[in-house]
Amino acid sequence: MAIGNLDLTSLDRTLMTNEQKSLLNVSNVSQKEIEQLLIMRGQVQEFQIMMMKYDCALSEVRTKLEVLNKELSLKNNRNPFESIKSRIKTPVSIYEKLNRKGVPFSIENIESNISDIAGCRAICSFVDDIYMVADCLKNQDDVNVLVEKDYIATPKDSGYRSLHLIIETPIFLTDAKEMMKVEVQFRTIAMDFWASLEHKMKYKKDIENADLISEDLKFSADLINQLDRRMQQIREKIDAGDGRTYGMTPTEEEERADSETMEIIRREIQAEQKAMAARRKK
Ligand code: 0O2
Repeated sequence: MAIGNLDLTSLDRTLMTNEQKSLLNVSNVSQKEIEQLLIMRGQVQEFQIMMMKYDCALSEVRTKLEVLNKELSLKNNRNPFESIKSRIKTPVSIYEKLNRKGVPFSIENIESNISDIAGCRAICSFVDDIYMVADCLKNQDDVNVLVEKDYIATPKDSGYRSLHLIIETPIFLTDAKEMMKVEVQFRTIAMDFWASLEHKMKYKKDIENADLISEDLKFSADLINQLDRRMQQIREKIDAGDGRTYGMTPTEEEERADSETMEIIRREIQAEQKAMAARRKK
């Protein structure tokens, strides 16, 4: 039997009551201890069903993003997403998050206090793609936006930037429809690079010069922001220039050449239409 990625077959079911007590105070709890806690409470199946539902909701949202990516890449000739990642929060991570919030570990508390058990991360090349794709998702009939946190417009003190949506979307079970919460994070490649490094630092204990590194990270976050804006401006210029000398209005000579080309194409179309009409008469 498995809980998330836990293997219950390997479980030592002889449990100490003291251990159960200490679980509520220990922050670096092991997966095995969480399994034991659920077994003691007779909530293994309930927990598995909850995780299965979040997993299904995650698949639904991932598919939504993949559909948007496919359609927009055909329309705009470039993929809005560089990559889409998804993950289900591990039981240990769920436990630790509840612990940070000062809430005891229970299925009810998980459902009411944690919104990112199912998490999807869409990595975009450009900041404007983030807002465009997020709007597409928000406008879908079966998506309710519960919370929107724009850490791009208002970065966290650490320098963290991303757009977070907590959405609710239905999953259809054999005999019921259930609305499930999924957190969708939208970031640029550069923001993601920054967040991965900062995340490592956050969870690493006993780092020397942690304050200096935090300052450095904050400075780097500002540089990344400038770089993102600049890359977007360059792309806008390339798009506007249609691949020619970008950002410049065409010279008279270029305009004349364009209209001559158009005239040649128009004449060729007319000639082809006449030839088709003649073939049909025969
Ligand atoms: P993990 O390990 O990545 O899953 P709230 O309940 O709304 O008060 P919550 O859920 O922490 O608080 O909301 P928030 O601030 O929107 O953060 C949600 C997730 O965003 C975090 O999940 C991180 O993944 C990411 N995140 C938020 N702030 C930072 C930051 O300063 N640096 C980095 N690297 N990531 C951040 P978890 O569960 O905290 O962590």
